[in-house]
Amino acid sequence: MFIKKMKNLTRYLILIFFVILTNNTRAEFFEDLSKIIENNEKRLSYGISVTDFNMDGNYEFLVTGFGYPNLALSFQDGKLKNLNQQKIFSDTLKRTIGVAACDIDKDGFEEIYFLNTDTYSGDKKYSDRLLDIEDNNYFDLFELEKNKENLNLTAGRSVVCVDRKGDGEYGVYVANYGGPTRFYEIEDELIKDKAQSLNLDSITGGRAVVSGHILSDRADVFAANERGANYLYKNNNGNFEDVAFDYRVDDSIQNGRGTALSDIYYRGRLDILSGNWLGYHRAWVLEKNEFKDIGNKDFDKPSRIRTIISADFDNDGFDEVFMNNIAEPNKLFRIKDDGKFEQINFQVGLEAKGYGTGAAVADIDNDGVLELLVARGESKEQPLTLYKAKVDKENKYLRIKPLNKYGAPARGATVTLITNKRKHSKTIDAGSGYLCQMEPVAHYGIRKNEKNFKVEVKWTNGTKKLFNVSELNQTITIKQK
Ligand SMILES: [Ca+2]
Ligand SMILES: [Ca+2]
Ligand SMILES: [Ca+2]
Ligand SMILES: [Ca+2]
Repeated sequence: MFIKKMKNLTRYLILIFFVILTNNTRAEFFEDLSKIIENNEKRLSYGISVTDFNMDGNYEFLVTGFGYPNLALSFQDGKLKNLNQQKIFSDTLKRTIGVAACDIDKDGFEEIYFLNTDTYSGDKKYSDRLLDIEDNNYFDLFELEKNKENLNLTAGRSVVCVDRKGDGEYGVYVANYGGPTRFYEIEDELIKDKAQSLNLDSITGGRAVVSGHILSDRADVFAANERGANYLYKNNNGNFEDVAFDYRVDDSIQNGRGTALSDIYYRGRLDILSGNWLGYHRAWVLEKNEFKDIGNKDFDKPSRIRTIISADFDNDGFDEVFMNNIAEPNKLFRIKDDGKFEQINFQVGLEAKGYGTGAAVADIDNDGVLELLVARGESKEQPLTLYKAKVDKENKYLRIKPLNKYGAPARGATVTLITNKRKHSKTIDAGSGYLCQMEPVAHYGIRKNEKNFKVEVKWTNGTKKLFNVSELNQTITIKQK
């Protein structure tokens, strides 16, 4: 009797042991790296962009501050350090929320557009900044006397870069709130608002915006709006036509907040993710001539969403979707084949009490795994957070970095990885999420038993370049001829 009891007890203990073991080995998806951010004080942060702030060939995270300094965070000596020492960039008194960088004057260097907003809607006091550099000093193109008549004095949210002519001369689409959308380009050395002549000057509650190859062979624009229909601007020879209603992405009764381009079916085309504020999120894939929401009920479930990101965090060859919710737990899904969304349970990065606003990805430490920087703020001062997925050491990656003929990141170009397992398109991010812009690199994890690697780059003018890849675990820079 005693022996039998002991046997049962032993069995019981072994069982408990295995339960504890499996719980512990069911590893967290992310690792929290926030401690490497230097001077990470509580603040109100919004949009984040990734660009080369100091022209050294490495990217930095540019983080906006709302009544707090804008930051340029660089990875150095194992830390994320703020490189900026220039007042015009930090601009502490302004309230910056949106940011995007692109080369507007064809010199290979990306100018930085900071959207400032001191009111929620309509007229505002302080205009935006469009920063260029000369002898390592930043200056504001909008402060030049000749550009003063074209200032943006309307409240706004996101900005996106658009190479509408496909010639490497980027314009900036400014999603305003309660006043006309603006579209800035350089012409005769002046900053001009071309929104009206391009059919883009509608008035709405502009929130989130992306640009890339959505419908045409040029840069199209999708804008997710609040209290009004979304816009889907099809690029027709450098002019725009709103086809949101025809393609069923107008979503008129929803309030758009975050958006990203994603090849949801791994079929070699960019479809649209759109997160709605306390409304149904959308995973829109083009079928015939309409976009259909193929998100399951967990994915579509309403939340207090801000930035939405599609990226392969854990290098398994399947993209994840990160939903940055404000004052509500974040969410993470893996997009499996055939458009199946698999929800990932996680604690690290959940931020149940985090006031998430913007977020961006970049391989900031150059180890072949993406880092995720999350901005928090809006109604509560909070520090930044930084995460990296815990990656299986066997997993390989491939990173493709297309530069246009001026040597600038080819934002809005599309990279497609073609293998025996998938045809997977990614956009070179021109602006996405909400208020944000990701690194201008197509980052791919590699699947199990995947082979025959080819990459196609579709440039912003629609021409394509196809090449074979024989070696993985590298970043390939490809230049437009
Ligand atoms: Ca740099
Ligand atoms: Ca430039
Ligand atoms: Ca993945
Ligand atoms: Ca990394």
